This record gives sequence, structure tokens and C-alpha cells, in this order.
Amino acid sequence: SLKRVAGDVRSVCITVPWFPRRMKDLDRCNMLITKFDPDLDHDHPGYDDSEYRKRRAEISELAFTYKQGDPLPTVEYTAEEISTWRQIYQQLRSIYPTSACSQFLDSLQQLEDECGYGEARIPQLRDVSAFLKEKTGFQLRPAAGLLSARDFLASLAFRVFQCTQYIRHSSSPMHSPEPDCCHELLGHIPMLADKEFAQFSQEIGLASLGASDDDIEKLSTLYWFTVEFGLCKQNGEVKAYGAGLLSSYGELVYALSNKPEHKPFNPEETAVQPYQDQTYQPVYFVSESFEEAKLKLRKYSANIKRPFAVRYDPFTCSMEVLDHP
Ligand code: NLE
Ligand code: FE2
Repeated sequence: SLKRVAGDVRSVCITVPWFPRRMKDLDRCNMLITKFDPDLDHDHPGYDDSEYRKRRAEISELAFTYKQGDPLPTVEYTAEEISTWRQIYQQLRSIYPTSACSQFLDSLQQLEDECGYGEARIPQLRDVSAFLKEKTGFQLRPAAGLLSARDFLASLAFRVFQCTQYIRHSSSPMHSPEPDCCHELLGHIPMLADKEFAQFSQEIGLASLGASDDDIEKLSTLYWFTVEFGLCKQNGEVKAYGAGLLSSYGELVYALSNKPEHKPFNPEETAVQPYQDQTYQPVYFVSESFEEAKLKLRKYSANIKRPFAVRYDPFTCSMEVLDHP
């Protein structure tokens, strides 16, 4: 839906896509991209498994009916689901010390000490959200599947992270083409518990509000190659900070091998790099340090042109929209 920005009388006629102004508006930011739906996608590992599809639909329903402010739903995971989680946790945990960036390792340790992370059980969104809220002010909201980039990015502006709650099919533990709770809990949550990373995630979100489709496309491509698949140097070695790598044993090993191409991170180039989401990436962007990635992204986001500026008011959890002077 397109709306005129009230008060914009200087320019000829600027239409700005709708965006959430209050946290409650996030109830409208739940547009799903159905390309990975196991009911529709023949290549999905769960396509032939009607039990899996039923279970997945049940858990997605929790997200469909969720309203901002409701307590986060808890899911009673089955023995099979917990066994998938255990396998993933064990394998990934064993290579994190040599593959993950230090910010990730620090946070994961805290999650294990304070939030019940471990191979024995799948953490509940409710507990994880409370943990994050204390660390960085981020909170979680259940999502039914892969969301549109615009809706997903908009929630980041409010320090809300939309999380799937179902788990990937047991036949493909080492890589999933779509987000699932392993991806959210292992890939994203430890990074969101880092103050600086939380700050820059929110900044990408703020830059996306009311942005043109073209800018959303660029921002989500940047998000893809950094927050999802980013690599950075630490003490002379290349380490992963991207969530899509940190939740996929298969791709994490591959990304750090000499098979894929490694290019230096540069937002202008990265924002227009084509990508695919079916299998491993042929190219990854490496920044000189975690800080460098953050600084460059911030600079890029700040340069996105809009006829207004936004400021988040954490007291009322709402966006102030300011006309540019
Ligand atoms: N490939 C990732 C994984 O296996 O956990 C998920 C990526 C979601 C964008
Ligand atoms: Fe993700």
C-alpha cells in the first residue's frame, strides 16, 4: 500500500510505502514468501512427509495468531525434533571454536551458562527473548516462515527479531534452504546478544523504513552477505559472523575452505551481487574486521535517500518521523 507522506509539500509528489510507526503495527509486518513452503516446493526435504508438514503447519499457526505483546508461545518439541537439534548442536559446537568470530563465541557461552543452551533441549523463544532483552534490548516475535524483506527489516528498526519456531526436516540436518529454529537460535541469537551488532541490526532496519523497492532490494542483499553469510578477519584468520553459516555445518566448513571465492567487503559492490538461496554461496565477502563491516554498513545505510528521517523513541516504542530541514 502506498501513502503520501503527510507534510511533504516541497517535492512534486512523493509516495512512500507504508511502514510501521508503533510496535503494535508489527502485527501487519508478516507477509510470507512461500517459495520454501513444504506444501508447495517439491524440492523441500519435507515435501513427501505429511507428518512433518502437519507439524510445521501447527507451529506456524502459533505465529499467525500471535499479536504484539502476547506472551511468546511455547512448543513442546517431540523426541525426534530434539534428536535433530542434538545432532546439529554437537556438530556445530565442535567447530565453532575454530570457525566463529569471538563475539559469537562469547555470547554462546553466556547462553549456555544463563539461558539453558545445550544439546539436551531446544531453547524456548520466551526464555531467549527475556535473555536478549536484558543484554541488548532485542526481543523476539514468532514468524510462520520466510518473511518479505521489507517486513523483516522493518521489525529490526524496533529491535524486534522475527523468529521461526519449527525445526528443519530430520533428513537434512546440516543445511536448510530456509530459516528454522536452529538457524535462529544458533545463527542469529548469539550475534543479537552483542551490543554493537544489535545496534547495527537496528540501523539497517531504520534505513529500510519507507525505502524504495530498489533500496530494499539492495539492503536485503547486503543483509544477506553480512548478517547471514558474512566473514571477517580476526587475529589474521577468517572467521564467520553470518547466521546462515553459523547454523549450517555443511556451509560453514565449505565457506572457510578454499572452494568458494572470497572477496573484500565493500557495500556498493556487495549490494548488487546476485545471490541464490537454494544451496551454498559461490562467493562470500570478507571484511578486515568485524568493526569494519559495521562501520561500512552504517555509512551505506545513512546514505539511503528518503524525503524524511526517522528516529526511534524507546520510551514509547514508536517511530518519530522528521522532515529533513
Ligand atoms: N542455510 C541455513 C541453515 O542451514 O541453517 C539457513 C539459511 C536461512 C537464510
Ligand atoms: Fe536468517
